[in-house]
Formats: sequence, structure tokens, C-alpha cells
Amino acid sequence: MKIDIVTIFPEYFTPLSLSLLGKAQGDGLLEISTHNLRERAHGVHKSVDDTPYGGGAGMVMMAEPIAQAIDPLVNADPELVMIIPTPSGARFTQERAVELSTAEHLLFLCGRYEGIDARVPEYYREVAQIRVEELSLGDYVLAGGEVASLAMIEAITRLIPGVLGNPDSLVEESHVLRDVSGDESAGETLVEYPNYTKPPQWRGLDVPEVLTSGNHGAIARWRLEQARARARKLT
Ligand code: 6GU
Repeated sequence: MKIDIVTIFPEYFTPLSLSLLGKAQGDGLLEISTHNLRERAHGVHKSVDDTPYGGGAGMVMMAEPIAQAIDPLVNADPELVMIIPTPSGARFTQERAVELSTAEHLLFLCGRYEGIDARVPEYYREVAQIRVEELSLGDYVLAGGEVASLAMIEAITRLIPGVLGNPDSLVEESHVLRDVSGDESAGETLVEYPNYTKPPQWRGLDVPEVLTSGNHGAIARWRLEQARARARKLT
């Protein structure tokens, strides 16, 4: 997968060279490039933002410097999927992550301040005929799209075959919609059951006996029960 990131703060994305995603880039499974929006700005101040029409607080990111950064990427690959993180977008869910993990090429456009001139998504959707997704992590407001992009990139890319060391980790984890036919939990959204490791007793707390019983059927039932109980507590 190819990922381009347009931002005024490329330094936010240095952690993508660590750990799993660093290795995935070394292995050629993933290619991530950042593009500094400030380099596309003109004038002595290299402004990328201006005051909002209609008045109000804050600044709005101007369309043209963004277009200067994005056009070469879109022209080179009109099939790319543009993702604009914004608290006013549709909810980014595990289902979205799964769907986007099969894309060949993603472009993240990070806004700061009060957001991006609304003609940017309109232009790339309606005129350039690009797929544009405005996505939100949840009902709270971050200072910009950079941290949201990092979260989405991690959620999406760990689903690419070969990125995770142990692909079995994907099967039973939180928020995976299980649809294994014959599975008792088919279609349910579960959260992960509690996990334990050595030692069997720690500061007076024991590992649940069923986990050391060797009874795989009983262990599976216990874990499903625990996952359901946790899911109920969240809603
Ligand atoms: Cl995607 N962006 C910003 N700025 N704030 C958010 C968000 C995104 N999701 C939740 N809060």
C-alpha cells in the first residue's frame, strides 16, 4: 500500500518508522511519504490559512496551497482514496479500517485550525472525480488531523497481510465482527476477553482456573462470556 500524507507538520509522522510499520516499510509492504504543505505556500509569510468568510473565530486553510500539494498525486493516480480527518466526518470504525486496508493508495489530508475550505472536498469529489472520505475518530475535538491520521493509518495498515507478526491476533481481537459460520457469536460485536500470563499468582490475584484447566471447550466458552459481558458494560 502507498500512503501519502499532506500536512504542515510532517514531524508528527516520524513514529511511523518505528516498530510494526517501520518493519512493514522495510519489507516493501508499505510506502509512506509526507508532503509539507508549507512548501506549497506563496508570499513572504508562506501563509496556508486565512480568516473565515462570514466572520467567526479561528482560521481556515486555503484551498490553493492544498491543491498545489495534492494535484500531482491525484494526477499520477486518479484511483487513490483521499481521506480528510475531521470531527464533522462519518465515524471511522473497524469496519472502515478493514475496507480501506484493501486500497492500493491512500492520501491523508491533514487540516489544522478550524478546518479546510469546504470547496476542497467538493472539488476533488465532484470535479476531479476522486473518492473522498471525511472521517472522524469520535465525539471529541483534536487540534488537527495529524493525530487522527496516525490512528487511522495504524488501524488500517496492521490489517494488511504480512504487517502483523502473528495474523491470528486479528481473529479474536476487540471490535472484530465475527462472521465465522457456525460460530455461536456470528455477527456480534465483541470486545477482547481478558488475558493473563505468568506468574499464575501475582500480588494475591490468581489467574482464572479455567485457563489452566486444559479444557479448550470450557476456555472458549469462558472467553466468549467475558467478551459479551465487557461489550454489555460499554453500551
Ligand atoms: Cl478526524 N479530527 C479532529 N481534528 N478532531 C477529531 C477527529 C478528527 N476525530 C475526533 N476528533
